Amino acid sequence: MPRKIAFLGLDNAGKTSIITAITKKFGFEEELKEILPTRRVSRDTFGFLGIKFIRMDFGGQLEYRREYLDNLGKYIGGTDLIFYVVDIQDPDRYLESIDYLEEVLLFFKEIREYPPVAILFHKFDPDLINNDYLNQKALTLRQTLMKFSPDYDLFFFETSIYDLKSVMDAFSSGLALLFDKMEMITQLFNEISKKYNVVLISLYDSNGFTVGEYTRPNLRLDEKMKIYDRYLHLQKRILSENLSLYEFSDKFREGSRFSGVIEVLTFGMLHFYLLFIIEENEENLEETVRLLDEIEAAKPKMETIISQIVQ
Ligand SMILES: Nc1nc2c(ncn2[C@@H]2O[C@H](COP(=O)(O)OP(=O)(O)O)[C@@H](O)[C@H]2O)c(=O)[nH]1
Ligand SMILES: [Mg+2]
Repeated sequence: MPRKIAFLGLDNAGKTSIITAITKKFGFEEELKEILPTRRVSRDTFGFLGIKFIRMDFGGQLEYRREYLDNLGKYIGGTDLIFYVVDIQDPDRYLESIDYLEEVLLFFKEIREYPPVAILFHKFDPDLINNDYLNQKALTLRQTLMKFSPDYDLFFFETSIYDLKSVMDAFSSGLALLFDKMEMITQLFNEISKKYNVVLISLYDSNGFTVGEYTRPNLRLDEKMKIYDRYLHLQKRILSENLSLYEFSDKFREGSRFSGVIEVLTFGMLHFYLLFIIEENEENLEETVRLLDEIEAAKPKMETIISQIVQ
């Protein structure tokens, strides 16, 4: 049975853009300019950890809403996960958005369904992350939305299509809610990170969705974006050249260098990509070699965990 994911929110919140960014990952900026308001619902499918997912994008125009929900009940019933998208840059419509979410959840309550709700504070663009006004607005909005928490599990994210990683992380975290044991991977990464000067350890599936991740606590947004961008391009290359291991070296904006390794893990038809990023230490290259050995040593454990998660 495929799982169902619904993207809901007011018109212009950015739902279709998010789905396009997640799906395309490269060169989607041009396409985004051509996105038309979604009429009713559009659907597509993808696979994650061996499970088939149906992703539904519900147009948010006012003329539908309640009646629309009733009519679309046949689509929306049995939804396993809701992504509710709010345009954080449009405080004038927060109330309208809260009301719509209320209607949505009322609808689900009537059909006695309680899927987890991932709320995306979207259009939180990189240049707005430290904007006091917007952060204050977001905090208040979050407090207001907590009124739905007695009935529904709510998860909050800040996303922007100008930070693809933020969108992918939010989407992956949502998916992770539907799988037991997935946090075991992150736990394993946390353990490994304690011993070394690790910048980032991630396991991605072939869509670039995160299966597990450790990031150094003080990792800056631009560093994170840089790593992820580099990774996506390399993943593409690994695929086209059919490689199983790739080592690289690069530097952050302010000049410090990092080394990276991508290793491909295969489970039947599924491919996973293990990414390690460490600070480059020219005085102590031994340390780098030791870390790479450790990664190799941790592989069997990782493979055991993955094989338990994959269906
Ligand atoms: N600044 C900014 N604009 C965005 C972002 N995501 C989408 N948009 C813009 O918001 C508008 C509405 O997007 P669309 O995906 O059609 O919204 P939908 O009605 O919810 O499907 C478009 O002009 C997008 O380019 C974002 O993260 N930041
Ligand atoms: Mg749309």
